[in-house]
Amino acid sequence: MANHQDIQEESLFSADELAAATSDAGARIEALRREIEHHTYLYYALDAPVISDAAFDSLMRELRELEVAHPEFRDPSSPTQRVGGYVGEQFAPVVHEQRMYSLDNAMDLDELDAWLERTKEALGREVPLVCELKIDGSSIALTYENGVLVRAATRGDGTTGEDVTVNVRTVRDVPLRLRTEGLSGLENPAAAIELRGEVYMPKASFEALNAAAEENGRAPFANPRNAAAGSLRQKDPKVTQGRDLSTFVYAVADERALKASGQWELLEWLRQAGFHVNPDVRRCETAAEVHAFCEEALRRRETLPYEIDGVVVKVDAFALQAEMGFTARAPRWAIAFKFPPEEKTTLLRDITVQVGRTGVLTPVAELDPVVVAGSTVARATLHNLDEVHRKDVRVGDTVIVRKAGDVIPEVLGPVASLRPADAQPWRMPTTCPSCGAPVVREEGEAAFRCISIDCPAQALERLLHWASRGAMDIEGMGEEIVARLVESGRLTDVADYYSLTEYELSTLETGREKKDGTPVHLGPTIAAKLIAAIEASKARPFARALFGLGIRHVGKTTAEQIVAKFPTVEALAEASVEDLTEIDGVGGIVAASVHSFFQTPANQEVVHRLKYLGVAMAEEAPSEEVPQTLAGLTFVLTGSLVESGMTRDEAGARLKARGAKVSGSVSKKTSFVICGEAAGGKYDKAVSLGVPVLTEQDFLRILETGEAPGADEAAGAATTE
Ligand code: 0OW
Repeated sequence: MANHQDIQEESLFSADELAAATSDAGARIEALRREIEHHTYLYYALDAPVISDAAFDSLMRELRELEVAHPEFRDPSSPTQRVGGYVGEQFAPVVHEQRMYSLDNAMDLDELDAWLERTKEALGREVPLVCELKIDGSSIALTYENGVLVRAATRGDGTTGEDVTVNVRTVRDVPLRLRTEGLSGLENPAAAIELRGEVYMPKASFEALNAAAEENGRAPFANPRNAAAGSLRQKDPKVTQGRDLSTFVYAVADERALKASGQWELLEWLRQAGFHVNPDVRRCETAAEVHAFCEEALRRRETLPYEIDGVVVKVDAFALQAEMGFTARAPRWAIAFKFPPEEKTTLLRDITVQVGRTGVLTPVAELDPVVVAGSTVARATLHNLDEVHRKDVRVGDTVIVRKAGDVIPEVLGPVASLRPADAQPWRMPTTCPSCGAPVVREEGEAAFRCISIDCPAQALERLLHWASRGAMDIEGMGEEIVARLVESGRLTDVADYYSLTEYELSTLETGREKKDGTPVHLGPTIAAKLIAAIEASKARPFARALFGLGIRHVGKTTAEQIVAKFPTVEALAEASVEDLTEIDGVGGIVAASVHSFFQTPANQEVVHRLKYLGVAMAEEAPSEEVPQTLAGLTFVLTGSLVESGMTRDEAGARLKARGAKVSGSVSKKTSFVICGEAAGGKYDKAVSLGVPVLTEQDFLRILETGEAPGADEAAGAATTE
C-alpha cells in the first residue's frame, strides 16, 4: 500500500481513519476519492494546496490500484476516471433547456453610464451591482444530477450547443462531484442543476502550446480563446487533457435551483460547491465604484495570467434581474464593459505589396511580431499608397498597432521621435511584384493595378474568391491548399476545381515537414471532405456563381439583380450593354464590365467548362404563381437564422420571391429588420431609427402566410424584445 506520510492535518481524514478504512475496500475507495477531491479543490479552486504533489500522486496511485482490484466499485465520477469515453464522428447536439444568453456591450465609459442610468430608471433607484472580470474564453454549461457531473455542453448559438462532456471531464478544476460537505442552499439535491462559466487557457500555456505547434509544423492558434475552444472540440480526450485548461464558473441556468438571493451569494455558493470562481469580483453600491473597478481591471489586464476583454456588470438581486428581464439576445440586467482596443508599439520592418484578384496592389506592413489583444500581429494592411502617405509610415519606423474591433490589425501611425534619420517615404513599385508587368493607376482611383492577364497572384486571389463563403462556399478550401494547387499547376482557373480528384488532393504536399524531414501530405480524410465540399458547391444559386467569377464591379447584390433579369448564363452572355443598363442598380460602368467579361474568349471557355462540369449556371425560373405580397417592402437581414438554419442569402431569396427588396444596410426607408442570433449594429440602428424589428419566428410566419405584419404589430416586436 502507498505511504501517505506527509498528508497534513488539513486532510478530511486522519492517517488512522484512512488506515481503518482498509479493512473494507469499498469504504477505503470512497474515503480516498473524497480525500483526492478535497485536495483537487484546494489546489485548483482555492489555489491553496496543503499536500505535496508526490503525496497527491501516491493517493491517486493507491486509489487506482484498489479500483483495479475491486472493479465492483467502479464509478465514472471517480477522480481516476477523468479521461475516458468516446466522442463520436461528431459532437452530439445539446439543446439548452434555458437559453445561453449573450451580453450587450458598452464600448466606453459613456455607454456604461447610459446603461447604469437606464438600470436606475427601470428599478427606480440605484441598486447594488456585482462587477466581474470578463474572461475571454469559451462558454460552457455544466449539468450535475444527484451531485454528479453528467453533461458539459458548449454555448453554440445560445440555443443548441455541443456535448463535450468527455473532454470537459479532463479539465482538472471542474468537479466531477459537487462538494456537498457543509453545502446548503440546494433546493433539491437530487435534481439536475446547470452551472455556467468560461473555459480558458492561461496566457503562458497558450504561448507554450503555440511554440510546440510551430516546432511540429502544425498551425498555431490565433489566440487563447480559440485555443480553449479548439481544445474542447478534440476528438481524443487525451489531447484535451494534455492542454492546460481551466474554468471560471459564474452563473446558474435557473436560480430557483438554489437558495441564493443574488449574484453575490451565488458566487459564494459556487465556491463552496467546489467550483473555481474568479476572486476578482466586487459588489458595488455606486456608479463611481463600478468605474473604479473597470479602471483597475484595465490597469491589471496585462499582468493577469489569463485574457480578459472587459468587465461584466450585473444587477445583484435576482428579484431585480427578473424585473428587468431579457431582450432577444441578452439580459437587460447585465452589461459587458469592453476595454478600448489595446495599442502596442513595434518595428515596421518592411512594406510589401500584395496583388489582389482584380490586380489591385495593396501595401502591407511587415511588423516585428507583437501580441495585441491576445494574439500575435506580424502583418497589417496599409490599404493604399495615399494611406501610407497620410499616416506617414516609413520602413524602420516604430509604429503604433491596434486591433479594430479586437480583430483586424491596424497600423495607426509612427512614433515620430523614434524615426531613424535615414527613413525614406515609401513608394509604390512600378512593376507588379508577382509577374513583373508594369503597374498603372487609373484616373481618379486610389488603387494601383497590375493589368496583366497572366498574373499568378491575381489567379490565386480569383480562385480563393470563388471558393469563399459569400460565393461558392467550398468549405476547407483555404489559402494554403489553393496556393499549393496553383504552384503544382493543377489549378489555373475556377473550372479546374471541378476536375480535381480525391487522389490528387490526398497526395498534395502541404509544404510542412514531419520531424524526420519528410513532407506532410493533405491525407485522405481532408481530401474526401474537400471533394464533398466541391460537389456541394455545384448547386449554389447562379447569382453566387456570377459573384464568384469576380467580374469587376459585380458584388453580391449586383449579381442577384443581374440574375433576376437574366436567369441563365446564355442569356446573360448575349446581353448588350444597353440591355444590361436596364437592370435596376446597374449603371454604365457595371454594364460595360459585365459585357466585356462575357466577350472575352478565355472567360467564355471557363464558363462553358463550369457548365459542362455540372455547376448550376442558371436560376430556376421564378414561379409565376407566387403572389407578390411583399412588393414595395424593403427588408434587412442580420444575425444568424438558427431556427431555420437558412443562410441570409437563402432567406433573402425567399423574400424576393414574393416581390420584396432586400438591402444590406438599415435606413429610414427600410420596412423591417429581421434579427437572427447575434445580431449587432444593424439591430441597434433599427431601434434608433424606429424601424420595426422582427424575430426569426416573425420571418418564418411571413414565409408561411405570405403577409408582413402590420406596422403596429412589428413595432411592438421591437419594444417587447
Ligand atoms: N465571460 C465572462 C462572463 C461573466 C452572463 C451570462 C448570461 C447572463 C449574464 O466572464 N463573467 N458573466 C457572464 O454573465 N457572462 C460572461 O460571458 C459571456 C456570456 C456569453 C458570452 C460570454 O461568454
